[in-house]
Amino acid sequence: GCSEADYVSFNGICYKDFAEEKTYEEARQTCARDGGLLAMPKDDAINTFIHDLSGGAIRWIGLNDINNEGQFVFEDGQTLEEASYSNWKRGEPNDLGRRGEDCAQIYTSEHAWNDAPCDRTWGFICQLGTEVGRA
Ligand code: 2F8
Ligand code: CA
Repeated sequence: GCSEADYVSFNGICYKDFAEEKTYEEARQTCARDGGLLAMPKDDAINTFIHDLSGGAIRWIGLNDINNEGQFVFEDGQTLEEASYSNWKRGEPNDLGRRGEDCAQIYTSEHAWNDAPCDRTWGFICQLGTEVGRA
């Protein structure tokens, strides 16, 4: 089982849905307090699991291009190329608006991802542990 309360296991990693709305950084800190990271969907099975866990609501995931515009990296430092997986919604990421959009969220439709402003608040998903060979 999972070491922290309310986390549920999927393929050896524990995930928890947080409906409480926070900025990306606040969400990241909440996951860190549990000893984890914002969830990193690196294949379709995990992506679908996370989507279902939130009941299909928008949630921050552990993926951003804060450090290098256009180069999205997971919270464990792995790039999308290294993970050999991405699931952007059509037309995303678009870095929309004056302030741009550097933080990724899983969207309601198609389980697909959108980049959004990091200082906007949404729910989020944390994970404890990383998959062997995928960290
Ligand atoms: O049309 C896609 C576009 O929709 C919104 O902007 C109007 C999203 N913004 C927020 O969620 C804040 C964009 O990220 C998204 O690309
Ligand atoms: Ca966007």
